[in-house]
Amino acid sequence: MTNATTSTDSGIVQLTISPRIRRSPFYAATVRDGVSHFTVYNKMLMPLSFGHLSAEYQRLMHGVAMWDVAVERQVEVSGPDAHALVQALSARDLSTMQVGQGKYVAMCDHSGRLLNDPVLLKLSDRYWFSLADSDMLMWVRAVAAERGFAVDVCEPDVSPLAIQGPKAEALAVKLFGERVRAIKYFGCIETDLQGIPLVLCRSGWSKQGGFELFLRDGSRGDALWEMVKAAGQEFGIGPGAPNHIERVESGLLSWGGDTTPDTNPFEANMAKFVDVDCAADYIGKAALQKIAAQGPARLMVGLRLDGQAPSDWPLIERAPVLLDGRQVGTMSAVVFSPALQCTIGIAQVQREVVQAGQRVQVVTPIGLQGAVTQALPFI
Ligand code: THG
Repeated sequence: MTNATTSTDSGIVQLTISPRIRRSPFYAATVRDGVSHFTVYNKMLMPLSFGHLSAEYQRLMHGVAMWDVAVERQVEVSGPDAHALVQALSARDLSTMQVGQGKYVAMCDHSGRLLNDPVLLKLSDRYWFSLADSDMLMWVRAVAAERGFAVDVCEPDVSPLAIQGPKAEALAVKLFGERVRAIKYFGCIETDLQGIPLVLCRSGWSKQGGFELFLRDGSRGDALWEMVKAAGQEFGIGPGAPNHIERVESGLLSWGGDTTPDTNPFEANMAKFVDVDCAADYIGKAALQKIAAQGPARLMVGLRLDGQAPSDWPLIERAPVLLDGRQVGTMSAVVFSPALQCTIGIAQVQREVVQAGQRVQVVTPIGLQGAVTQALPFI
């Protein structure tokens, strides 16, 4: 870790907790295990690091890490019109979605702007939008009421704990038995661990494989954390957090990090998750059809920088991307990649600049740097 000071220049400040900023059911456990940095996500404290960024990355790439991702809040939809509401809110054909399946969906407004990019889970009697960092409870309730749907919409007491990395499956087998091997990507089952009610899903915000244990009783957070930690000892488990380096290498979208309030899913490289020709008339469909026909104004690309990463921590502000001295985009994330042994970033650039191999310049906090565009993901 560099620059672990209280200077605002490094993006590290002290934060005062109050009832507006919610704590996770795993909060006490993460404090015991030495959490060093939090961010705020869905108005809740989210661990970012336990003080050893490099070790946390290595554990994710080669072992197994456990992450408090309770901030991935659920909006739950149940009742007779649950499917109709969930489909109206999702820019993806859900007509064949089965109980026990999950799907990555774009939730858009009427102009096709990306409001959130959740994982949608279909349980036996309800749906969960497992959310990124925006206030979707208000949107879902508003649409339900405006359309007169017979549904219940709430934020349930559900808090995901992720296990991620190549040894996560062995740990899941130890905890839940051989049946977990049959769970497909984004597949989920309703189960329990010694009486602690859970949904187990093959998911997580990394490309290293793993599961998320959706805790359905916040009073059992400490017990679940300790149980997973104890079972994981033989695999070298340790605490971590959604990893900034790995997510850039893997090109995973950070809503609000890589997007602005005006970004549409095509600009966020979500085209393959958007069904513009499906029968369902979801919110934003007409606008998305138009954008699909014209092509989006911007695209998200990778950058390979000539120089160093400005810091190990997320950028405080997006960095301007220049072509011939003219701004053609912004860079929203930059890291030194241990896997590629160079500095890489994620940028949103005007479509005409997107050809792979285009040389640009980036105004980084440590000076102007040359960079080359390439398609995402890097790895
Ligand atoms: N798990 C759960 N909830 C979440 C996240 C999660 N909510 C917030 C955030 N993450 C939602 N955003 C994403 C972004 C990317 C992916 C998942 C959630 C993801 N994408 C892969 C990709 O783009 O390559 C795979 C998508 C696919 O093939 O369908 O995994 O992580 N519970």
